[in-house]
Amino acid sequence: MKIAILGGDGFCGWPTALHLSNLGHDVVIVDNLSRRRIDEELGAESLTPIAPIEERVAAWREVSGGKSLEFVNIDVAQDYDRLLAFLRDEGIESMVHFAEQRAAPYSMKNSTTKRYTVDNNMNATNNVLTAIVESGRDIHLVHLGTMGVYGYGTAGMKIPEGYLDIQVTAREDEFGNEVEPYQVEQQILYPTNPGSVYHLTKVLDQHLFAYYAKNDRLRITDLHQGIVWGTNTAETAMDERLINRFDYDGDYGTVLNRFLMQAAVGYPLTVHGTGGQTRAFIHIQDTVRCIQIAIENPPAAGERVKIFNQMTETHRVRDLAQLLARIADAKVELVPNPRNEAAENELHVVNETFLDLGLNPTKLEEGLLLEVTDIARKYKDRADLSKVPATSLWTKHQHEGVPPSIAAGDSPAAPVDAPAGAPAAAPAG
Ligand code: NAD
Ligand code: USQ
Repeated sequence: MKIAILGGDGFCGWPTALHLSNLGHDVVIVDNLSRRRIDEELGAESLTPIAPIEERVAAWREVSGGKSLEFVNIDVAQDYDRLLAFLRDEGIESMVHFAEQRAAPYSMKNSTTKRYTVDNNMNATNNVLTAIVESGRDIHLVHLGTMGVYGYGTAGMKIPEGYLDIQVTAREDEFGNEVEPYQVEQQILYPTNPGSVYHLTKVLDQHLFAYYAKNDRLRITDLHQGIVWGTNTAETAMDERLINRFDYDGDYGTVLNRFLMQAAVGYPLTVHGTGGQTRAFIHIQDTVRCIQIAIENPPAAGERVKIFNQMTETHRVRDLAQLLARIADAKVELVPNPRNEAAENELHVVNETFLDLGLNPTKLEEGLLLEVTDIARKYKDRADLSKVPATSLWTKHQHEGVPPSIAAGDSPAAPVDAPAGAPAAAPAG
């Protein structure tokens, strides 16, 4: 199959491109290399030494014995005409869409990064959908969404895969006449509760997908993925020139990979607030396998968007820190939470679709120590410790110096001018 990987130079996209190429597909990476430019802007670098894209692609062809992989530089948010010509000329059959600004802290840094995140992500997704329609090709689109669209409050139930069954008791008919109460049943998109501008763009993506699936009968799968951890997959481990990206800085580093790097260099693990936040996780090897499964199981034209929860386990942040303290002899530090999020939450998630379709998850306890020794310790001399602290603040009040709460169970900071006794600002989750 001919598959385009939009954002194929990134942390999830690169190993996915190699995995699909290794399976015998014709893979084309489409990327504008914006993530490498943001590294320069932030003065941060991947802990692992990632090769330039041309070198990566050439190395894969050499190591794999000539398997099919190409790269084209297109900004999918800006270069609509080139994207459309590419879809038409290349005979693309499936497209995996990773090409978005994906860091919540970066999206909250300042008005420029908020606007960039919304402009880039919304234009990228809408351009992709419009170009599929205009190309006239029956391309299956697989998008990487996030578990964060559901929000991180405590749902009080298992979070379903995208859609919620609801029952409404109606006491009036359509014309407003009072009638005996009756039940109306519907399935709706699960109510959203994004915790950052970045997560908000993924909420908006969902509505674009629903509309184009309904109006243009596009075949779309939206994967609500949890936090990805780990570095290498079977393919990226084949040669050092193929190594995957490992972000550890305060903007792009995600919690578990940050903790792995911090444990390796002896930096106290930076637990935000009480560490009571529960999140969903998945190993990068399982990410690439899930995408393969999603490509092999497309919806039919006219079917609603298929939504799968792409995660394999849930953990509380402080439990992860304690686990690493035990196995890698790390110290743990509670630092003020720079985010506006619930201090504590429960999280239970339905993830049966991928398990039923054959996913065999990599468990955290199996891969964690290996990741510390084989990757984080191996490249620790490349670490710049000044880039570790998370400095992006979520609210104006935090920027004005109102200290964020770190005490157990406290809500985020109350407004500075709030009268004494006024309730604190509502948590995001
Ligand atoms: P990443 O930043 O490493 O990769 C994204 C890639 O997309 C980069 O190579 C970047 O240059 C490219 N890109 C961005 N905008 C583009 C544009 N306009 N045109 C062309 N290319 C563009 O991010 P990642 O961690 O690989 O995440 C990929 C996707 O998966 C994102 O959409 C993210 O929301 C989602 N996701 C990631 C995680 C995670 O933990 N990393 C978890 C859940 C969901
Ligand atoms: N956290 C810490 N210490 C740190 C870093 C983070 O305690 O040093 C906490 C955060 O406050 C938060 C939790 O860990 O409560 C998760 O933070 P994260 O940066 O690992 O994850 P998040 O911001 O949600 O974003 C990441 C990816 C994003 C993806 C999302 C999946 O960057 O692209 O969509 O994970 S999910 O979290 O399921 O929404």
